[in-house]
Amino acid sequence: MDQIDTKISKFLSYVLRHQPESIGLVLDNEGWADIGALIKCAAKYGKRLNYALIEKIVDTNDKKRFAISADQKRIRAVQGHSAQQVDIHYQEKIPPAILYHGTATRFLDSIFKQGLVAGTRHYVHLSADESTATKVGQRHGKAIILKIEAQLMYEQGFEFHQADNGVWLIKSVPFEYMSVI
Ligand code: HQG
Repeated sequence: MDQIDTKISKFLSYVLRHQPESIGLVLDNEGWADIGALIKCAAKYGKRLNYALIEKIVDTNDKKRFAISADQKRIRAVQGHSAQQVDIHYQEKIPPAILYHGTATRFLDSIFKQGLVAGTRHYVHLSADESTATKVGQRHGKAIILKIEAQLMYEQGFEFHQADNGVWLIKSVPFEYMSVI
């Protein structure tokens, strides 16, 4: 992705995950926005989009953050939402034995007191591999990786989901299921 595509991707993340109302856009409860409406709303705020550009961003996005509906008319972010009107119905999925969460060292005290909590987003995000978790953690400061006993949690009744881009989602992780790597 070039710099302009990255800017547009960030704009799409912002309006499709967090603040659709900032441009007068409406998302349904599965997170979908009409692409025509998105183009019109963005134009009012000085962002020039068109269908081909949006399609290119969706196809080339490094983390496959967005999806276009089968009828090609709608777009959504596949995970990472904080917008209250969105409540995507993710299928429950059996997790691998171990999953990872990348965070920053400065959050550790609080995490070991409260467990992992979703904060402003709807879910805690977990990764299938340590290198992805490291990148996620580095966004917040000095990265540290937590190993999550996913299979044990699943066996004890916790629900896991996986977004279309592979990110694992769970509502919370109590501290007894995690250890620092
Ligand atoms: C931390 C990016 C204190 C948590 C990434 C994290 C990901 C606590 C931060 C996706 C805590 C929330 C999500 C507690 C959790 N006390 N801190 N009890 N529980 N935290 O950005 O997981 O590029 O909302 O460890 O790649 O960092 O945007 O979540 O550090 O997939 O597509 O609170 O965002 O993807 O931060 O990242 P975030 P995240 P995109």
